[in-house]
Amino acid sequence: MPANLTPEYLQAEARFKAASTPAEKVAALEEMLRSIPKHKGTEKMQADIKRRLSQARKESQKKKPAASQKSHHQVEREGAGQIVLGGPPNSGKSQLLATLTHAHPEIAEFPFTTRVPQPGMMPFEDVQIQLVDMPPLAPGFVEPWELAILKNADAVLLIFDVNDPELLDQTEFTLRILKERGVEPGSAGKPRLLVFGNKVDVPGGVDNFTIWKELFENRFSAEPLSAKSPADMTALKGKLFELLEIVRVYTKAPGRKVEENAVPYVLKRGSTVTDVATLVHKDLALHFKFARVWGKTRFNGQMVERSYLLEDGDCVEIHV
Ligand SMILES: Nc1nc2c(ncn2[C@@H]2O[C@H](COP(=O)(O)OP(=O)(O)OP(=O)(O)O)[C@@H](O)[C@H]2O)c(=O)[nH]1
Ligand SMILES: [Mg+2]
Repeated sequence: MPANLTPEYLQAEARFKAASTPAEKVAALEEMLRSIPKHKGTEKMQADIKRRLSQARKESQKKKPAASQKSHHQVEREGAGQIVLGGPPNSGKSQLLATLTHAHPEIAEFPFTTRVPQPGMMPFEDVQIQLVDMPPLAPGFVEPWELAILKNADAVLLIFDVNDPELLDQTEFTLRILKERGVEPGSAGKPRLLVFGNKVDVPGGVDNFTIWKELFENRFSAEPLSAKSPADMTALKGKLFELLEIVRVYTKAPGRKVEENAVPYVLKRGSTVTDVATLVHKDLALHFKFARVWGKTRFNGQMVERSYLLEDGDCVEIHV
């Protein structure tokens, strides 16, 4: 941060951070823009303030949504699971969505690019996982609907830019607002949370990641990432599948083979043969006598009980 910021500027910035309405944000940002010293060293900050100001002005002109419009930003679940991308501005969330799915979000060098949630489908082997890109989490800019989307997800991927000078504040802020909604790293239940330090390909990035990881190691376990590394992207897909804690199960008719390109049933880890029978048909679940299972690692057509716990890749033949 430049050393010559005036007390007027710092006061205005404090007012901005404390602002709770768009009108208060506009007033504080206008004051920040007026009082920031105008020279080369603050050009980026000035551009950032202008961008925030234009967004805050738009927000202050918007009418409050009627109750019936409140769900406007909900994202309908599709595929084997929904993973929402969260994190501070400019950390690479949209880049990840673009790399892992066929979606075309806007990606830019400056912060506050993404304004609305954007879903995309990530193919992983024979299932599709839904990823949802989100507007950034930043003080003064977090809308209740954003937190609702994060809270409802099956899993949340937190993406930080390890080279951002604000990284420590960003990390504290993100953890705090998520915790207020009961979303915490390491806590049981949904949504599960995974934390990545992105842009480790930038010179100095690996060192920055290591320091950050150590600083927060008592609170979460972060992993390094580069959205520009194809190897990291391949590994990430597998981690995202694991994060969902699901199993893929194939069914087949007695005496037949599994159809080629069969679409698996997707169930929560811990589901039983009875659960997959229910998905095929609820009457089948009530009346089937036994099942045979062919597994990836064990079982080769053995009879199993109704309470048999399914494993990823199991092929099940249900006998009535
Ligand atoms: N070097 C490098 N640049 C990256 C990486 N990931 C993203 N970027 C760049 O970082 C900038 C910001 O990326 P975005 O994906 O737009 O960031 P975002 O998190 O969606 O930003 P907001 O929408 O403002 O929240 C872009 O210029 C990207 O090309 C990475 O792993 N390495
Ligand atoms: Mg974005």
